[in-house]
Amino acid sequence: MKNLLCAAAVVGGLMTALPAAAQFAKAEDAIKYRKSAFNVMAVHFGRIGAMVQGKVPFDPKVAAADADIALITARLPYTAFGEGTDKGETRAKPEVWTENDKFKAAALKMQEEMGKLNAAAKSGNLDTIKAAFGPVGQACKQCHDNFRKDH
Ligand code: ASC
Repeated sequence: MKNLLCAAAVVGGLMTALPAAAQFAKAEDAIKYRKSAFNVMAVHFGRIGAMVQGKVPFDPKVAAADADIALITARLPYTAFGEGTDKGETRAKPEVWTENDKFKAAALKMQEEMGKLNAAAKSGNLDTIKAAFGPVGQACKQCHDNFRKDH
């Protein structure tokens, strides 16, 4: 059992050391993966948004659950922007790769703001959630403006 766990840890270590693109068999798999992650994130962020905007009644438990999913999914897409994933069914601009440091910083900013929204959601207080919601949307928009086509 111990050996098995060690082997799993080694394989896990290798996985993170591999180039991101190598974690996907095909570029289109990576593209599908990152789009799916953004889509699930947008669904759960959007559900919090509906509460923030008073379109649906505020339910603190639901908001906290949505914020957890939004935070986890916020961490997912960025391993799927590897080399060779710039063509096909994607709206990613070339700048994702040519200005990759800026792209990574924009991703990190979104993740940080999503982390703050998650903490706010745990407070169970709608005003606290409202205050943390806007900066996440701003971070989304910032990245779309600079790194996504057709926006
Ligand atoms: C959302 C969503 C986005 C962002 C963006 C913010 O709820 O789906 O893509 O917010 O519209 O400007």
